[in-house]
Amino acid sequence: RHKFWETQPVGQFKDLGDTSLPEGPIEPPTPLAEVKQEPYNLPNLYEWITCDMDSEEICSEVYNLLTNNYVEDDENMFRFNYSKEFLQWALRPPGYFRSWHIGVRAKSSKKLVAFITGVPAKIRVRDTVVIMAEINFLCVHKKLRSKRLAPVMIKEVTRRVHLENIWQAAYTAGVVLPTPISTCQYWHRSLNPKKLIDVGFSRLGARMTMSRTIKLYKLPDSTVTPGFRKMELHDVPAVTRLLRNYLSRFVVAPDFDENDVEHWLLPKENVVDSYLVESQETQEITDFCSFYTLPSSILGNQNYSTLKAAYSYYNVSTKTPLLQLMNDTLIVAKRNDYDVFNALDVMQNESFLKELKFGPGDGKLHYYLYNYRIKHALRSSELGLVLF
Ligand code: MYA
Ligand code: JJ1
Repeated sequence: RHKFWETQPVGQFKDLGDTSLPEGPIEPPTPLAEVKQEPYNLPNLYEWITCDMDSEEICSEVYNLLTNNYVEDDENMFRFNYSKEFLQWALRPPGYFRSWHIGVRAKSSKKLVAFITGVPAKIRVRDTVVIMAEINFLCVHKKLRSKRLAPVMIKEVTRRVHLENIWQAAYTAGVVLPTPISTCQYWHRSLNPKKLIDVGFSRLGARMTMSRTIKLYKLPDSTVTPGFRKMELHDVPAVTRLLRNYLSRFVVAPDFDENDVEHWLLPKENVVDSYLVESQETQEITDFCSFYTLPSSILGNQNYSTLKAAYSYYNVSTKTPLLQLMNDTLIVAKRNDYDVFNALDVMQNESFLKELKFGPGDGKLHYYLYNYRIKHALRSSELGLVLF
């Protein structure tokens, strides 16, 4: 069934019921000297490149490959359109390795035809913090699909991760592979229902008119929580404490330090937005919410070419009810012209999705670990990790 994945150190379907298998690494590290020193072989017309994401030119090539060939929904109506600024942010966190930004070019035309990336991350699984690679942006040009290029890309990124003495990885995908540690549901909150309906992202409900629908999704112009403001650089220590304490309750979550929080959560225009609640009495930071910006191209619509989507990232409530905090988040997203606010049913998100008028999407997201076994699949609410 899975000719490639059957050969890899990942949970296998045949082992799903087997409780005798221990939790943790599936195979031990090998001595670094035994890691293959040369890249894997590509078909003769192609060559490996390391992509320098500092270079505007390389970044544009990657952007163009993904814009035209990356993830689509099941009816091919929308395609993720990560911005260049987003890609640079996602691929250059603290301690990143340039060698993990891997491209494949056609030797003759020099055209970029495939891509895969890793970035380092400390991920806690129960009580153990594991240094991992987060693998993302696997893409093969539409004209080169089904030629078994993806397994070569995955083996090459694995080799380069091993060369840094790292032996585990985390990744997500819309497809089922051996075997998910958890499966999440996408939920969507309409902010601009007329446009969403016009482009086929959503449908007019039964017994609903356009004007009733617009009224249903209306939001106030301003936020209601006193002390709600954008996160600033001086907030990094307080946000780190708040977030670390919150994430400690989930089975799988990132182990963020202050450098990570500065990189991943300090607002960056059109990439990541973070807001917090500062107590009017004590100046304490009591609550936090964030989202990242990931537009989708709208394929084949006369009137619109992009959908502006916000994706819920990390949210923490200690004083402000989560429902109110997220409603304020929707208000700022609406004010900033987002068409839709998306969220997964991870962490405590289930507690606000229905009440805040999110509806389930037709997409699921499966979470995976490489070379790390989990005894039973986790509930999505046990995940404290969001990948892009
Ligand atoms: S998820 C986003 C993936 N990208 C897209 O969906 C974009 C649009 N699609 C494409 O570009 C292609 O269809 C891709 C497959 C490139 C996805 N993850 O070359 P093939 C297996 C893992 O003939 P193609 C993301 O970026 C498939 O089951 N494996 O197929 C996270 C089959 O294997 P098997 C996948 O369609 C990526 C084999 O590939 C995926 O031309 C995490 C077929 O290869 C997928 N999304 O190309 C990667 N899709 O026969 C794993 C298909 O066994 C990282 N396949 O079923 C693992 C950790 C590595 C680091 C470890 C460090 C220690
Ligand atoms: O965005 C998604 N689905 C939308 C559009 C569906 C268009 C037809 N297929 C959707 N819309 C309904 C919204 C509606 C709003 C009012 C309330 C009720 C709901 O369902 C889906 C997620 O649901 N997205 C995708 O399918 C994109 C791919 C998802 C897999 C991502 C893999 C990521 C790889 C990361 O490394």
